Amino acid sequence: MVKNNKSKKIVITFGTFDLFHIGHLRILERAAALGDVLLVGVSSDELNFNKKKTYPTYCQQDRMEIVNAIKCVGGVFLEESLEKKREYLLHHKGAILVMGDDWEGKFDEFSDIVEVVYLQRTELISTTEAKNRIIDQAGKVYDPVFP
Ligand code: C2G
Repeated sequence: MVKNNKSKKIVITFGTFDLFHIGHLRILERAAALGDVLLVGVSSDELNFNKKKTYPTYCQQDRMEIVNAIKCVGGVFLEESLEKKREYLLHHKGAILVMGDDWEGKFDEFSDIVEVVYLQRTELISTTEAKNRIIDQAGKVYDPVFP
């Protein structure tokens, strides 16, 4: 799914991107603006299960398809292990690694091969928050005037 990127400045970022929301869109757009092509490593279902003991709501194929359809995204690949970041960065010839600032400092070890940039997260939104809101709203009649 990764397109031809010869002699382009490649930006790489990683994430689960489950229940795709505005925070995801904003970080992808800001990451893309740092280079010519943005490649996204979408974390696998198994990686998520090993980390959180639960699977994402949407499966990896669907999450990859959604992220790949975003206008600023040049291509996606599957992130199968958190330990393989160096391998992915080298394989895809990344020049910049972008992560949200919830990962601040965690990927500085790769600054020998890429520029490491942490971007501020969008406040007040997360997949967990969205899930909780859905649970909270379940069964309630939506009234836009008196929410
Ligand atoms: N993000 C953001 N603002 C939010 C929520 C998320 O900027 N309100 C960013 C995160 O900082 C991350 C990206 O969106 O850079 C994807 O977020 P998640 O899907 O939560 O990804 P995560 O599970 O943190 O990634 O190697 C990392 C792994 O793939 C896990």
